[in-house]
Amino acid sequence: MKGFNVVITPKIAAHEGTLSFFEKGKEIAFDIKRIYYIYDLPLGCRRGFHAHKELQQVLFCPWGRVDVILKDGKEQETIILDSPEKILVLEAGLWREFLSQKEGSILCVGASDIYKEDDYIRDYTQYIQWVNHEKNTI
Ligand code: T46
Repeated sequence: MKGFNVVITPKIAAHEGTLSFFEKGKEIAFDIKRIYYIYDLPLGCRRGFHAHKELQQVLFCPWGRVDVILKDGKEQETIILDSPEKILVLEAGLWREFLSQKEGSILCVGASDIYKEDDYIRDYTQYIQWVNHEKNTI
């Protein structure tokens, strides 16, 4: 399935802790205009259930484990975010669902734009229509 990339970041490990990073032009291709994070995620909770028409994102889980289920209307893939050094770079256009697999998990997101509700498709039937008829006209 196209539209996403899992990257292991560079990291600098020391006795005092480990530092990971990613940069525009290397691991990601877009400017980050917004950062948000979801924390205190209960075990087994599900969020997401939407697609973005234009927003690009980079997601990572600095603590815990979050499974990201991606759908493009034909195929499905599950990405396991269970390590601070693993980032998921998401292009626009994929349906996504998030499942917390550890109590207290944290999900961090760097996004290419500010919050715009009209960029969301929150109904799966509408998503399938959009994928099949409108996606490539944007
Ligand atoms: C995504 C996943 C990982 C805002 O007012 N500003 C914001 O920047 C965001 C992200 C959300 N909100 C409001 C909109 C809703 O009333 O916060 C509420 C919860 O948002 P939502 O239901 O979209 O939460 P998730 O966890 O389903 O999705 C969020 C992001 O919206 C989405 O872009 O990829 O986190």
